[in-house]
Amino acid sequence: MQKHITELREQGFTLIPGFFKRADIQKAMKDIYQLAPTAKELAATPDRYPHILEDTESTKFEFPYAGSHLNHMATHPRILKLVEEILGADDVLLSRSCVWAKYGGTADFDQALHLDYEGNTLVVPREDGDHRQVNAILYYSDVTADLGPTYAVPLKHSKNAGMWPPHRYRAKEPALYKHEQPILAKAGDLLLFSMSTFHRGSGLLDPDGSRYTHHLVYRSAKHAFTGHYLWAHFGEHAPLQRFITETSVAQRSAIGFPKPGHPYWNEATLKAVGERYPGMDMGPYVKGIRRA
Ligand SMILES: O=C(O)CCC(=O)C(=O)O
Repeated sequence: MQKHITELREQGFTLIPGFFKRADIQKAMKDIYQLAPTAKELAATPDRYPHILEDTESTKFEFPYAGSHLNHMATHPRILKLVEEILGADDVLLSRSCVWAKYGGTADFDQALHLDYEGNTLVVPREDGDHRQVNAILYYSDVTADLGPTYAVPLKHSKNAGMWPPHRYRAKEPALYKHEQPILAKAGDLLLFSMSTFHRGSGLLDPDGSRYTHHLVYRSAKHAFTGHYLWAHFGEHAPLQRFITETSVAQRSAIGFPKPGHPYWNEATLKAVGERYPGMDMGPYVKGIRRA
C-alpha cells in the first residue's frame, strides 16, 4: 500500500486495483439498484425516468443510504485505515459520500478539468499532514474507454496552473488537457486523488453502457474550515438513525459521533443517547466513562 500512498503524494492520484472483492461490490450493487435502474431497465422504460435523460445530477445519491451495504462501504474500516495512514491522523471523518449512476445515450457527463476543493474547504487545499483531504472514487462497475473514465492530470504537469479558478476549459488551457490520463478501472478498484489534482468525468460513448461509482471525501476532524456535510443535518432521517444504531464504534466515529472516552459522555448523556437510539450497543461508551 505504501507504493500507492507515495504515488498519491507525488503524482496526485493513484488507482488501487481490487481494493474490494467482488462479493462486497455485488452487495453494494444490490443497494444501488434500489436507487437507480440498470441500463437495460432504463432502455426498456425510459418514460419512467425522464429526469435521468436530462439531468446528470439526478442520479447522484448522498449518504446516508437506506441500504446498509452502501453505508458500510462509505465508512469501510479498510478505507478509514488507509486514510489515517495518508493523513497521519486518528480522527478521520467522512466528508462526503455520493453514489453516481451514469448512463450512455442520456445527459452529457463530459466535464471540464477541475479541482474539487470549492465545496470542501473555505480556503484552498494544503497538501501536508492532516491538512490533506482524500478524494476517492470506488468503481462498482468496470470502466472502459467508452464508459466515461475519470481523467486525471499528474501534478508535475499542473504545478504552474495555480488553484484559482478551479475549473479549466479545453479551449483556454489545451496544454493541461494534453497531459490528462484516463483511469480505466475494474469493479472493486479504488482511485485516490488529492484536492490539488485536476481531474474530470468524461462522457459515456457507449449508448447502451452504464457506470456506477461511489465518490468519497475524507478529512481530519481537526480543521473546521474543511468538510462538506455535517451529518447531524440528516439526524431526523431513518437511514441515519439506523446507521448509528447498527454500525461499529469506528464507523460511527467516522461521521463525527463522539468516541468512547470523549468528555461529552457522562451518566446523563449515556442514558439519553441510549433512548434516542434504542438497540444501539452503548457498552463501549459506558466502558469509556469507567476508564476515564
Ligand atoms: O465521475 C468522475 O469520474 C469524476 C467526477 C468528478 O470529478 C466530479 O463530479 O467532480
